[in-house]
Amino acid sequence: MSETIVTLGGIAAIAVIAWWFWLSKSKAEHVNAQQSIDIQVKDGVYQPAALEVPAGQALTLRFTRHDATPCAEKVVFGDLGISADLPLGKTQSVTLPPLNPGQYEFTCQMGMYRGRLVATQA
Ligand SMILES: [Cu+2]
Repeated sequence: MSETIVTLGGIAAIAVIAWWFWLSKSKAEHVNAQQSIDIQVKDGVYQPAALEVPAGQALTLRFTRHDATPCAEKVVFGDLGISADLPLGKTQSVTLPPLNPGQYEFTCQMGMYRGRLVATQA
């Protein structure tokens, strides 16, 4: 009995991971940033998940969390040492300092939600 549960759990985990990779690729969009960008936190992905932003300019990201799972409750910019709590159903602004050109990942604390900022010199 317990073996069955473990096996089913394993299959479920694989299904979730496969689904997440598929979904995160299909929904990735490049957005040319203004000063403030809205990001939806929903169904295991940030939307949009790939942002092109100008380097050297402070930037505000406005996260709106629709996902009630604890997985989504924090957003972490590991490269920048910035994190923020995302209250459910509310919009939380995260202000980033001017960035050097390069790539910056942002994730939930478990790395399931994944997004990427690409800062380019204007
Ligand atoms: Cu997570």
